[in-house]
Amino acid sequence: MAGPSWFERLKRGLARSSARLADGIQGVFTGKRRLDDDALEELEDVLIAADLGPATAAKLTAEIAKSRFDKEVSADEVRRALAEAAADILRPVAEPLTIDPNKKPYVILVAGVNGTGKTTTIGKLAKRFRDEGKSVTLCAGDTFRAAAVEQLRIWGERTGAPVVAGSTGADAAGLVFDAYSQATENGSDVLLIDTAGRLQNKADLMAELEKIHRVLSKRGADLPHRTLLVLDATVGQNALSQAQVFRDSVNVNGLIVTKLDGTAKGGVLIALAEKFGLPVHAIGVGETAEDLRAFDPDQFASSLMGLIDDA
Ligand SMILES: Nc1nc2c(ncn2[C@@H]2O[C@H](COP(=O)(O)OP(=O)(O)O)[C@@H](O)[C@H]2O)c(=O)[nH]1
Ligand SMILES: [Mg+2]
Repeated sequence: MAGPSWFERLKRGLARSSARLADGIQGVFTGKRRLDDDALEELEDVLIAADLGPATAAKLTAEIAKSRFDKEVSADEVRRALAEAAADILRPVAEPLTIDPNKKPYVILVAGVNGTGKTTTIGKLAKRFRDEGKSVTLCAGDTFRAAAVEQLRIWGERTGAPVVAGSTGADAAGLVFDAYSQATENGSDVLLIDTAGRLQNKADLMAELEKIHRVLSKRGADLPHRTLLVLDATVGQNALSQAQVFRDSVNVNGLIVTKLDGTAKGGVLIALAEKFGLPVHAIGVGETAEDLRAFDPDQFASSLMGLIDDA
């Protein structure tokens, strides 16, 4: 395939995050330095500044200290050790999004606050499933904004996936009901459901999502098969509270983290993994269909720590 490799794109995407970390670590360990309490404290501050959060920063520094306390270390060695410790946290949550062919249509509900990348992610997923030869139906469950429906229609045309949409302001749960019926009738392998995400009115949004859940669960006890929460990495630590709110209201069982290309806050993914342990199915490092990829914990950790050799 032409163009840079995926690992190259990932590294480029994470450049702002890794620059912050690498520069910070370089600043703490210029030349060689003894890994004493002061050095560990400074390292912890660098990790917190890179959005790993206090708990994860403490855990990672403790891990580094285990075998190296009071020893002379270099910035490079610390980065490598951190990448390894971060990958240990990330590995258990890295889980590809697989479609159970015995469940047809396989229903994926996509939730998240406004602007996190839900509609774009649905488009990217539709492309992926279509490339795999699966048939896909899209449901424009964000009935609040006409532009959102139009945006989904464009992805539908691009990927050859029918889009079930209603009029602006239509009842989202009713629309989802219709979409499920249509996807069943047309024999779709996958039904992807977009939803509205209004940060300002959490109670309303959650009530609507819960209603969608209820409507679906009446059609089958295991519906929806997946409830994915889309989180925007550029909000940093705020992603943790979003995950908390959504997990408490609807049964979120997977995460997709977007916009890792436009931020120095990519470290938040490690904090999310550590705090919630929810599967991370994919990450977004750009706006095109190719920019959504399965989450590879080792590549991510190496890229984040600015390690240049291919992992
Ligand atoms: N740079 C970048 N932009 C993204 C990514 N994912 C989505 N976007 C952009 O973020 C904006 C909001 O996305 P949208 O899908 O409309 O968000 P929604 O409100 O959650 O549906 C759009 O301009 C997208 O192109 C990503 O991974 N990287
Ligand atoms: Mg949208």
